[in-house]
Amino acid sequence: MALLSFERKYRVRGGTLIGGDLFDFWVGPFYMGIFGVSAAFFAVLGTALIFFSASLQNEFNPWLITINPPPIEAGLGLAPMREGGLWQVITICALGAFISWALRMVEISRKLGMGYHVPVAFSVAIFAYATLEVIRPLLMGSWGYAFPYGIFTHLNWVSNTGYSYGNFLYNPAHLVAVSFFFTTTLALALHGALILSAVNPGKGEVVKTPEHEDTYFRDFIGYSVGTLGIHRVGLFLALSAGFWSAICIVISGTIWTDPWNIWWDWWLNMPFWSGEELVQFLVN
Ligand code: 07D
Ligand code: 07D
Ligand code: U10
Repeated sequence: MALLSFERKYRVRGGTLIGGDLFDFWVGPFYMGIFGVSAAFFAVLGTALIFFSASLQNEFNPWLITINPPPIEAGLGLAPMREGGLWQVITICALGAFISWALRMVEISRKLGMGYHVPVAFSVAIFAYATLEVIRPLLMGSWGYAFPYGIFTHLNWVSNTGYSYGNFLYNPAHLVAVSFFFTTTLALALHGALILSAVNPGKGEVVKTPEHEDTYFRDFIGYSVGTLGIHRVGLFLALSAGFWSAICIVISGTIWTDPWNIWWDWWLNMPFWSGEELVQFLVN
């Protein structure tokens, strides 16, 4: 069925989570829904507040605009607008927009009778964001530990936060997350390349089938995960990358406050070789 006639067929009312028929319609290609309205509301308000905050600071260079959280000394209370209060309202808008966006995905899944894999996937990104901006600051007792809304200043935050734990690359959850990110790109590159090689075999050649795709990897590495399986693998890898990222930052400053390289001392301290002489030998 052509896409345009398919759209006419499935674009019917129903499947909404709340509100019945309210906003149950499309604007051009976009499904609206109650959560489309709330997403637009929070996105427009949050963006306007970013511009308002920029104008208060007289800073209009997009690279340098920054909306900072309250200072660490201010703890977890509500802050005055110019001293982090705007950051607090913008954070509420961001969470409102992201959660609305995920719920709008849920409604679209329901209308189409599909699984909820896409909203579940986006929820992991929201979880990572909420970990940085809400969960970790709450656990550490101050909004001042959250990252600021600025293109360069958020990079400064990553660098400063990283160096406050020595070499952040020694954080065991960070290295798991990084490896998942790398593996995700490897898997997507292999998958994209395999599909294109099957459907673009060269001028005059017949397009190849999924059996060819399976056989390619059986010949190459002795095993094929299958044409559906690779999508499960891809989703698992990508969501694991986001999940372990959230873990790596939430443990920094809460359950672990030393430089991360010290964490690895558990290895040297293991009972069977932690005798003084062997430790001296390993350290020197
Ligand atoms: C390609 C989909 C499109 C999305 C885009 C982003 C805005 C921000 C806001 C001026 C893949 C749109 C950008 C709406 C404008 C203001 C106030 C997604 C695609 C194109 N970062 N980060 C970037 C965000 C964090 C880090 C770029 C957001 C954490 C590093 C862009 C968040 C940490 C580097 C950006 C967020 C961190 C970047 C490109 C939220 C750890 C870079 C992003 C809401 C995760 C890179 C100058 C991209 C860069 C970069 C946006 C959070 C680290 C500005 C919205 C605190 C090390 N980040 N970031 O392509 O060039 O994403 O920075 O959590 O090197 Mg960041
Ligand atoms: C948070 C984004 C959520 C986005 C949402 C959507 C809009 C709409 C609209 C386009 C999580 C936003 C949408 C705004 C836009 C339109 C229309 C994603 C989020 C909800 N690190 N490090 C990570 C590497 C170092 C440090 C994660 C590598 C240094 C700190 C990842 C290296 C030091 C933190 C990662 C490296 C350091 C991290 C980021 C290499 C600094 C974090 C990915 C090769 C000196 C952060 C949860 C992520 C984290 C994080 C990778 C180096 C510090 C695993 C590859 C040594 C402090 N680093 N890092 O989390 O875990 O995405 O955040 O050197 O906080 Mg690191
Ligand atoms: C995949 C796939 C697959 C495919 C695919 C894809 C994964 C099997 C079959 C998809 C992949 C791609 C297309 C590849 C490229 C994608 C990426 C690299 C990912 C990154 C994507 C982007 C950077 C694009 C991001 C663009 C977005 C999010 C669209 C922006 C849209 C808006 C701002 C409108 C949002 C709509 C809303 C909120 C709901 C409806 C609202 C309206 C229509 C607006 C009207 C609103 C009102 C009246 C309310 C009041 C608000 C007002 C007045 C102001 C509105 C302001 C707003 C900010 C909305 O696996 O194969 O192929 O294709």
